[in-house]
Amino acid sequence: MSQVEYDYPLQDAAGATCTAHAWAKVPPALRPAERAELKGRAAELLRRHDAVLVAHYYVDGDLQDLALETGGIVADSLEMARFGRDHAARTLVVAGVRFMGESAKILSPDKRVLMPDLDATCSLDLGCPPDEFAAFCDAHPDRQVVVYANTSAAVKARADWMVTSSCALAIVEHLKSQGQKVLWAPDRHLGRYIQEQTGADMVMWNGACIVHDEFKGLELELLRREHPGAQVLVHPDSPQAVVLQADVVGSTSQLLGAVVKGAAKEYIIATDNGLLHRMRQLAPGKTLIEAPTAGNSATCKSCAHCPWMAMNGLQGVIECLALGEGEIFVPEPTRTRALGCIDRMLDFVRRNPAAVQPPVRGFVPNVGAA
Ligand code: CIZ
Repeated sequence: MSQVEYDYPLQDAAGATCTAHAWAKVPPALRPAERAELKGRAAELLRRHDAVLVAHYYVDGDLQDLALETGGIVADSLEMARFGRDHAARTLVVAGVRFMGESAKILSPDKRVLMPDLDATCSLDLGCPPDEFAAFCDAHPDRQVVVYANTSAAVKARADWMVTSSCALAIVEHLKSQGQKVLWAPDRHLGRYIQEQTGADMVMWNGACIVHDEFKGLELELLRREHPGAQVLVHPDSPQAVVLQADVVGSTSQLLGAVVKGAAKEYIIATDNGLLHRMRQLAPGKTLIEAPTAGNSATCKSCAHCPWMAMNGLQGVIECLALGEGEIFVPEPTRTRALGCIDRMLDFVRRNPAAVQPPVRGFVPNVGAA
């Protein structure tokens, strides 16, 4: 049975999903000479502070390149967490959004975890307040609580399992095979997709990612007619009308793999357009087309790019290292409680490697432009 049981009233303007503040903080575009100078300074500070840069696919291309050129990583949240935990550096600089910094700190409490801008958050995290989530869980004591990585440490502390989009399907499938019922939070689109694929008994929180929620089914249909040979790649945080048109539905790593390995020349991509930087580097010569986020004359809040991810810039990396600003702390006992659900996922993935497609590797710096 699929049902949405909790309807969180998403606010606008000055409310929970307001993006105006985030867009206002996005660093200005840099001229080539400034970029080179800032990259050099950031690389030197990383070396001097025994730090490694752990960047998400959705952040600015300069940060992605800097991470790879200095021995860090560009990855999804699952791989970022594993990489940060296993790396020898004493300081992790996490370029992404707040829940990614928190996951790094939860897994590596003895390391210093810095972020270029602590205001970089996520609409899914904002739309799932810990107290209301705890009340939702209390109302369903018979269910395994499965939360998406895109949640606060306090929400994870209340969960049995954390999942990312690259392993969510396999973990819910596993729970179903054990006869378990699931309480899912917070992304309603990903929850619906998993429920459809697995047939699991799920009650759901009603959250959404502002980037993926804006992709439009009708406009995608029209775009596909203009590009009949194009493969359509869709992230499962997108609405059903978009997912139904996909040739491939997958996490960031899985969509990247689909472009790199795919035989088609053209790809229509429904996810944050930050991922296109890495796709261009690893699949040069292929044509990448952004899926439409809104109809004619309409406006979009995100325009296929997360404003909180966009707050990460080279200057922020320099400032957090030079000034020791932007440090992430996760208090006890929240950290230990949240660790339980993250460790359970990591252990599942270690025992079931086939459940997760590994990220594509083999970066050649400065191939292709963002
Ligand atoms: O888990 C992640 O990194 C996110 C936010 C998306 C994805 O599909 O990988």
